Amino acid sequence: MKLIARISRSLSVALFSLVLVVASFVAVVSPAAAETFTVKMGADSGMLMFEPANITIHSGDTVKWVNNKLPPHNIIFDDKTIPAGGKEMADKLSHDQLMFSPGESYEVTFGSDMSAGTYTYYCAPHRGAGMVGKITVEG
Ligand SMILES: [Cu+2]
Repeated sequence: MKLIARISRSLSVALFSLVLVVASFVAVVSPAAAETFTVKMGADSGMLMFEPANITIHSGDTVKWVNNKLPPHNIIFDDKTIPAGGKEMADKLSHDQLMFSPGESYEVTFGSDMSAGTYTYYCAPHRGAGMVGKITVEG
């Protein structure tokens, strides 16, 4: 009986340890829920800017640009201001067609195929006025 008790105790300790190991693994591996970040094109105040101009997101999150004030606007990434992928990736991220209608939107998901780092973009008609934005993607 003693032997059985000892075996069952060590078995339950082993089982408990296993559960702990598996649980911590799941906690580390499972990614946080993906989020969508909205960036207004043209601030509520009427300034020619992206609002917010700087955001920090995680891999898997989506950025949604919404036409707000003083259109037309567009979204241009260029190969020198993204961490990787060159012109092909810059073109994939950009929305070079001008958006005229209020509420018109465009979204991009920064998937696992895209490098962490800083992505800078601008609105072509209003770049000179300072309509530039920055997305920092954390891995
Ligand atoms: Cu603009």
